[in-house]
Amino acid sequence: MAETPIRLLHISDIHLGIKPTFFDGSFFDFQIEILRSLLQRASQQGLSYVLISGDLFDSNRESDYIVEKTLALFQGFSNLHFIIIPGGGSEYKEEVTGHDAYTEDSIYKRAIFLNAPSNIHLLTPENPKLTLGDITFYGGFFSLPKTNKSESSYHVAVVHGSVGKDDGFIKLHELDQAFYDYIALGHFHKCKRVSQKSAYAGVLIPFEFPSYFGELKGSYIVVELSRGAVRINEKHLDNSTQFIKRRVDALEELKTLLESCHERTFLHLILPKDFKETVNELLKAIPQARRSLKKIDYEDEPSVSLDFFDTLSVVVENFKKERNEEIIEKAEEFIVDILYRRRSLDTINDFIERVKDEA
Ligand SMILES: [Mn+2]
Repeated sequence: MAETPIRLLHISDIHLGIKPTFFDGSFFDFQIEILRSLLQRASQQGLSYVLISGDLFDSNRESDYIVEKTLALFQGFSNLHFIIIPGGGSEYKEEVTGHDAYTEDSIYKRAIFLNAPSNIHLLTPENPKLTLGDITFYGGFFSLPKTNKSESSYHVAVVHGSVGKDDGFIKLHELDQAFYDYIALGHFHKCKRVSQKSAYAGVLIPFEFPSYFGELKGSYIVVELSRGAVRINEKHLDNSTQFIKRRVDALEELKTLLESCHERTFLHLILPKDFKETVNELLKAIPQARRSLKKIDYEDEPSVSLDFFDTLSVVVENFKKERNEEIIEKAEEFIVDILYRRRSLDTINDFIERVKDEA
């Protein structure tokens, strides 16, 4: 008989307590509602574990009210175990001061956390390991966990930090070689599978525009563990915030985009200068888009004066050497943006063929 896989919910970088200036009303109340609806679904679907890989709170200065409401929410889901790590630790000194790091004045050292409900489990540099049923959980703080392997059936690491080639970064080969069945990563604000058995959950409730051109949607991961196999299912939330940063130079496209906005959509647009008048007209016709449109940059006609392929080759060469996931991601977005400016499908196809040949 086939065994039923163990399913875990992996969420990260929720930044409870952050106050984005553009949001009308309490962003914290909104965060709690999004969390509640996701946990309700997880609970109904029979999941038992929720992994939170750092930056649960935006800072160590969040009020007791915020901590109490969060813990009460978690406590209400008594059939779920919450495995939480701070967004930092004692391994990588330069980064331990960020957000809800495990510092002297850490939010996780408050009395309320020391007496937390029994379904809430905190992994810290002092207590980095915990076994629940068949699974041992290991906390990693800007590095892979340092503890020994336990005698469990399953091993799950929960880690906050960047994957890259430089000192202080988690190396890709370390992820591949580690004994864990799954490595739940946090810190990078985009849902991304890093290896066969490790992934960033991204940000559950986006609160800022991405640095690249594209769309940032709320994301999470459902992990399925069975003997000798792990399945990573990347998911997006429909009721969460959505941040879109896009260059638009066709009016029809702009109209469609504005019409598709809902109250949780936020737009940063880069438009041709001569769109100014039209944008005002469009906003009169589509008033609901007014709330979404947070920023417009007007620019002159894009020009590509350097030899296109020479420029692109340099970018590709540099980015092939790069092993920092975050930089690779940005380089990819950059290349897509250049290609988009050229707007020729043949150019894009030629480029893809060239990269394939060289790989
Ligand atoms: Mn974060």
